[in-house]
Amino acid sequence: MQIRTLTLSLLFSLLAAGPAGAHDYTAGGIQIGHPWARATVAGQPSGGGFLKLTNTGADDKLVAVRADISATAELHTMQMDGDVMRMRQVDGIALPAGRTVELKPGGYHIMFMRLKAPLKEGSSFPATLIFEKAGEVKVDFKVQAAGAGAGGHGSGGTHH
Ligand SMILES: [Cu+2]
Repeated sequence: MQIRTLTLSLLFSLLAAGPAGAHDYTAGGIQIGHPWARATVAGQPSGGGFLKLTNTGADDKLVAVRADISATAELHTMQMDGDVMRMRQVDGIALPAGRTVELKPGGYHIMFMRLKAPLKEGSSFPATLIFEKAGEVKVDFKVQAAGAGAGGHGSGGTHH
């Protein structure tokens, strides 16, 4: 009897842990791939967050992000202003049905504003993504090296 109980509780803890190494989430018809954030240095006021959103359902929209790691989190896009790349806050990121939208350096991203502590490479932190239709889902952002995933614009991008 005792052995049986032990086996069951082991099984439950294994199930609760989920598949090892997987770092994907779903919210309704939205598949969320590998949320990550760029490591920051001491004194850096904000940090970028990135992930891949595949919408297998009806048209939806990422409308907000909540996180304890920073005072606020905003949705940003990058735009040319003359010949300078600048960030601009957007109300939401459209997720058309059947499409994949990637938040990545140089494009749409989440900006964790007024960080309470630097984002350390190798650590992770929880955040909640809020979709217009699919609702809320809690995910973990993995912090990766500052240069990770740098696309075209390099270290460019004037920050507010
Ligand atoms: Cu930004």
